[in-house]
Amino acid sequence: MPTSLMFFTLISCLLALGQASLPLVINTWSFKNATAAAWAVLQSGGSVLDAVEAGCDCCQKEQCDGSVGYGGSPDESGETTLDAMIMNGNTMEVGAVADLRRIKNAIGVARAVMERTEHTMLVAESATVFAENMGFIAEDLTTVKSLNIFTQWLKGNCQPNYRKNVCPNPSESCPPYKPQGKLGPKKHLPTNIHSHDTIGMIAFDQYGHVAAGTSTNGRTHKVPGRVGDSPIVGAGAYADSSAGAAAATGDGDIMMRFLPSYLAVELMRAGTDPSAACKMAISRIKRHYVGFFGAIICANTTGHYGAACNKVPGFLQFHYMVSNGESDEPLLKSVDCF
Ligand code: SD4
Repeated sequence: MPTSLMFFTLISCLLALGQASLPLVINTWSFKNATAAAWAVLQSGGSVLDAVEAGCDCCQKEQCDGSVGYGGSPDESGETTLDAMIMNGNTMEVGAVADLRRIKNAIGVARAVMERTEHTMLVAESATVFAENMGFIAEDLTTVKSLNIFTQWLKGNCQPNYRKNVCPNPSESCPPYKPQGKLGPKKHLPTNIHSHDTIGMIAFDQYGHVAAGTSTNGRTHKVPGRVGDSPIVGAGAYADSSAGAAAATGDGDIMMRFLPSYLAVELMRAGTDPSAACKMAISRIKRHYVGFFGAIICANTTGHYGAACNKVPGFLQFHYMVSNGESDEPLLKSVDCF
């Protein structure tokens, strides 16, 4: 084969595989500014941890889709609480915060947990005290918008809510509730797919070092104290520089039962390509919860990436963002749910 033809064939193969190259930033949903923020950090010589922190913080500040940062997803008492985590795929160190109150920069506090304690996760009021000691400012996370969501919910007899097997009947009345004698059939509140867009981010540098992180305000009208999948290692995200990384989004109450990010990374370690690994992680959940709302992004150490999502009414395609130098701007990618 002439050299020019061989070259052409090689380029065509690379294109067919979807332009794998490092460095790489990939994140859930169409949060373009977050991708750009993380990419800019990598381009200016920052670490993958710096990139993930900057990307997630960008969303926290922009209140991406109302699902990240302050002023979103008020719980049953009207308060916004935050979950976040960050993982270093070189050292397998993790920092996480859950049910964090009155501090805007949840991913920053998660990183402080990782770097300034020997622990992995801090929660609730004690996490707030830790954050204040580390120099983060405590402030009310309520906004006009979150107050309005809460007020409307109260006016509508606290519907929907996440309670079951309690009295008074939670599908008609507001808290407080008491346990009801008998347990009823399994129910699961359908997720509002329009107010449910956690940021999950993966960043690789040119050497294949990877970090992953998440930040969210969880689910609207959640029971106070509820923690989702996002700050849980292996559920919301997972990173291992010897295999790859993954990050999930969607109905965390269900997804965290299956550690989808861990599963996807282990599949990639065994040689499964990222798209197939993502699909298998979603399939595992689907076996038990056909109608769950969720998606996952996956990337391996060679810079190949993919995503998968569970097809439910109103959620047929999942969008995610990629920067890997292929273009000046972050690229919007999509995958058909199955
Ligand atoms: C949670 N998984 O707290 C988060 C929410 C989310 O897309 O991902 N929304 O359940």
